Amino acid sequence: MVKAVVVLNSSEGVSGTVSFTQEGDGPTTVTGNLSGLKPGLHGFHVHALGDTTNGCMSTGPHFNPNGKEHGAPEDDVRHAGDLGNITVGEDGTASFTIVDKQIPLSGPHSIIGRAVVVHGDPDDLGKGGHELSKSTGNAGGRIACGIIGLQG
Ligand SMILES: [Cu+2]
Ligand SMILES: [Zn+2]
Repeated sequence: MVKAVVVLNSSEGVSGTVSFTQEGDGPTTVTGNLSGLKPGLHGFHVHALGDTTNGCMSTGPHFNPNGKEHGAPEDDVRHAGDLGNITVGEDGTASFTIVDKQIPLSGPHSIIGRAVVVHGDPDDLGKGGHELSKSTGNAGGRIACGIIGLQG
């Protein structure tokens, strides 16, 4: 079992942690508990770079080792980092579990050392018809992020 964790940082009052576990070559389970968010859907992605020197802006684009277009987690055509949306309740908190096969914790496409980013707006999952739909899902600003590190 490989485990990883991210502590999210935000200049906009969002906080929380996201944990990852993977057994062998199986899917990765992502568990998050966040607070300080506006109610509704928020785009949730793994971005390519573990660089927060310029805040969440320096984490680069969505992690995309296969050179595909942006999509929904269940689509064949998607970035590996496309984890869709998280749902925030009226109290500003979100607790969620995501199981995904494209975000391994080891090997050439490992997400260790990359970034988790939470966006201000919903991810349209590539289907919104906006000029940004096929690259970012038009999910708006990057309101919280952190670097994924191995956990003992
Ligand atoms: Cu993103
Ligand atoms: Zn994407």
